Amino acid sequence: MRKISIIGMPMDLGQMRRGVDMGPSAIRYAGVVERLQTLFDVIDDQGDIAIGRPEVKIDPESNLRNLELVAEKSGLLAEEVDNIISTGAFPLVLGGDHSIAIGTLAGVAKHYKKLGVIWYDAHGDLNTAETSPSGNIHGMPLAVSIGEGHELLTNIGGFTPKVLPENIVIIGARCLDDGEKKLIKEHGIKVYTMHEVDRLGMARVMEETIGYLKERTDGVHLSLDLDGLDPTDAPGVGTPVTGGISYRESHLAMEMLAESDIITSAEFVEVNPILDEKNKTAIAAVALMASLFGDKLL
Ligand code: B3U
Ligand code: MN
Ligand code: MN
Repeated sequence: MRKISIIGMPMDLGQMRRGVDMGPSAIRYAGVVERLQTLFDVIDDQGDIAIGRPEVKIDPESNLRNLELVAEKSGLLAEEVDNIISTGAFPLVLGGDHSIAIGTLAGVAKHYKKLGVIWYDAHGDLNTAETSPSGNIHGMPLAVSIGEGHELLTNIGGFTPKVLPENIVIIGARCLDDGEKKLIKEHGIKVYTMHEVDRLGMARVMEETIGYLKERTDGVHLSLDLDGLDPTDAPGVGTPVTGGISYRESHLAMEMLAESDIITSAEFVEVNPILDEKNKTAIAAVALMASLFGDKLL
């Protein structure tokens, strides 16, 4: 029996633009439950993790924005995701800014010895307090997951790292900070920047990604930042970067993942309805989810 549990993480503490806390609502409004209903035997929307309206605080020592709150709320999400997997359901997390991946991965990683991660994003999200140009934790979750960063974040769930650098594939990168480039080279992280997407085509990028992860992992998490898409297709994001992956290429990528059957958990993040055009970005997110879960054109 195919079961999916949806959990909303309305957290905007990992960056400065308000509105991304409304991402889960926008995605529900775009019809996520109705759209996925035909693709699963059981669909369970568990609602949102309570974030409240905490006061914004910058940690004086590390300069990280909302460090303690992000750590605390990530711990809650990690527990929920852990529970969902224990019930045999597929966990689908709705963001929220990308800092939520810290919690998602902490929950997922408990269940896989050789977890793989596909990071679909314009950015690397591989900054640490030392390399970050902004102090925004949404630019750090992938670094945190490989054990690089503040220990309040890396130790969520009581273990680190959550994923090995060689089990990560980044797709769609076109805005990498110097410190991130250094980390990618040091750890040999596999990256398909927009250069490779253009040069090889999305079909080949996905064939290679699937082949690479299939032979070395026992589960693969898809972390899809809507800013991986081109801003014309996904305008409702906090940090749009031109020259991104198209709506159509993204559908192909999701369809190929569905065919491969390697994805064991997923999150869709950075949908900001305040910056969006008639909920276009949330609607795109839901359409991509349908493709990821096996909806076919014919
Ligand atoms: N790399 C920059 C910008 C950024 C990262 N993630 C997003 N923006 N969405 C930073 O602040 O770390
Ligand atoms: Mn991101
Ligand atoms: Mn991004």
